[in-house]
Amino acid sequence: MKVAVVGATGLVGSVMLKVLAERNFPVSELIPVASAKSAGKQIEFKGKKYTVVTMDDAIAMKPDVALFSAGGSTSLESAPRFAAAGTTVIDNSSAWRMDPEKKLVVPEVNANVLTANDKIIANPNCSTIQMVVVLKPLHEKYKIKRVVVSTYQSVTGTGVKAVDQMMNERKGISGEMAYAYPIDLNVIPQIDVFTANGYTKEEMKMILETKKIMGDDSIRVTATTVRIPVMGGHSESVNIEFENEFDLDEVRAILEKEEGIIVVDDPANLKYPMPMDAHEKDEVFVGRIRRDESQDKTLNLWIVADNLRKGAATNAVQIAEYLMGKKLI
Ligand code: 11C
Repeated sequence: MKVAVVGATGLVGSVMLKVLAERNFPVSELIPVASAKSAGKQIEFKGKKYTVVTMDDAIAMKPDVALFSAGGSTSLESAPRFAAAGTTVIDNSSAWRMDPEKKLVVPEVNANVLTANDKIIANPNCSTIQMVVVLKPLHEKYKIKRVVVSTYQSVTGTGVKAVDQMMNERKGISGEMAYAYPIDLNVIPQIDVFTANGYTKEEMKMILETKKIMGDDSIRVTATTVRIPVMGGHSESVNIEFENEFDLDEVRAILEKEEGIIVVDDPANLKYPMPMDAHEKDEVFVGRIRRDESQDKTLNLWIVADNLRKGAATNAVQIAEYLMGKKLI
């Protein structure tokens, strides 16, 4: 496969390169792409150096697949140009996610919706991905009525500038601010901008994307998304109300046999998922599985995943793997 990575010098782009290499994705030719400012730079992939090229050069090279992580406006402008050249684009921005003509895919949940005609495929938001991986098998078994989620999100979700802000604050150095407030020794109950209903865009992404990926508009979702001074992964406290009664041991068994999920749930030995353990892992970790004793047919659990991996790069590469396996590219 001729593979372009658009935004190759960014945080997610560099993880995409790492994941492609680790998973041995069959890359016959790698085309790293970035803005004109970064064109000409060198990046390394599997021990070989590659020169970063511009968007125009990359489109002319007609890659089979382009993994995009270059922001919404770049994607809106350039993804259709790749698609017109015959390239299948897997886009990590929010640009195409809620477009009714575009598929929004988490392979474990809804890869079956993909066809060879899908030339621009949307990769969901990181906090949505890790949640739906867990919701899907439980929805199939018990039918979900309502989800209440609160997130504890890593600064890496914002990008390098936010990581630098946190590290500078930790060292007492004043520098550029990614957030309106200090993040170290603080918690910011705002991710992305506010929308007219008082929710943030991140919260609305979790609500709307979940329904689309799960293919079920009847699932009610409410979210509060929060930035915390952590790297390594996003954590989520999730309360799920089902239509049907469940058995806790059966819930654990269902999650344990799911590919891509690791259950870490042993309170007696203080075992539960944490971002420091999920860091650089491709799986979604679940623990603190227990009944909500305040309400019937309701479950509490705790979900953690590396937001740059399963929440972004790994999910995109898995979509490409699925397309390749089904000969859709
Ligand atoms: C964050 N979830 O943690 C965001 C980053 O729509 O892909 C990813 C934004 C997106 O800040």
